[in-house]
Amino acid sequence: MSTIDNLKDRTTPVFSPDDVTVIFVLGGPGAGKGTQCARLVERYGFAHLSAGDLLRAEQARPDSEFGGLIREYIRDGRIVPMEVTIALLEAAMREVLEAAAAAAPRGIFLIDGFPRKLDQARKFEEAVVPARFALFYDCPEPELERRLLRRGQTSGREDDNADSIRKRFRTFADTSMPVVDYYAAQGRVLHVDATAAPDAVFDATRDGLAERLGQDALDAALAAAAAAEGREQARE
Ligand code: UP5
Ligand code: MG
Repeated sequence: MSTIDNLKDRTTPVFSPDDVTVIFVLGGPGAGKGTQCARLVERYGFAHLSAGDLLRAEQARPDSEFGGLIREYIRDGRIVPMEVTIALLEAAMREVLEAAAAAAPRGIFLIDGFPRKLDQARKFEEAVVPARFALFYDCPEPELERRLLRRGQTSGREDDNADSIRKRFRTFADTSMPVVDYYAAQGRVLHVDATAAPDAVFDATRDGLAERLGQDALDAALAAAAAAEGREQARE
């Protein structure tokens, strides 16, 4: 993988919002971004790209030139330079769009855990594609900490330990929350209380998406996902 060399100079988006709908999925560490995205993928067939997962996969790739750098940043709860993350996201979007070109030319993408910093938000929208809105999972720190420490018993994630968690919280409050505020000031945030159980959070997400995307669009995604599932089963 290489970074996008011309990212700084690129001022035109590579994708059109007519072809792709991007929803940024934001929230503190452990807010349930991954959990809810998995459910949305299952129900509506959206494409889910977790920036953290893409970075961890790149870190694990044996000949990656960024492996060491990514490990260090993630362990310290710091934000990896955006050239790396945006290149990974753009490549993953391309892959999804090429694979789905025949079946579903208009993709809905959940971009999970990105942007975490204002300059990333601006750059992604300028150089990749403007997002429709940000879905923000709101949850207080003590609950986030409980979830992450519990998950840390089995996750194997190098940042699920008390020290890294504290650093991740600080980065979120200082650097990532301003991104949520930036979108909120533009009326582009779907705010969801993420303290309840996953089922209740999912219901609130579904209702909010119906409002933002339109019930018809959501119904169409549901029908398309059910049809794809049917085709899949017929093949088995
Ligand atoms: N859980 C989930 N929902 C629950 C609920 N409603 N009630 C009770 N429990 C619930 O959930 C976390 C845990 O909580 C799980 O055990 C789950 O079962 C339970 P999860 O869905 O995984 O939450 P999520 O918000 O996805 O938490 P995650 O830890 O993935 O969030 P982070 O934002 O910290 O992690 P991410 O992978 O996005 O980023 C990691 C690091 O990568 C960052 O710190 C940063 O260093 C780096 N990074 C960048 O540099 N740039 C980027 O753009 C992205 C990441
Ligand atoms: Mg996650």
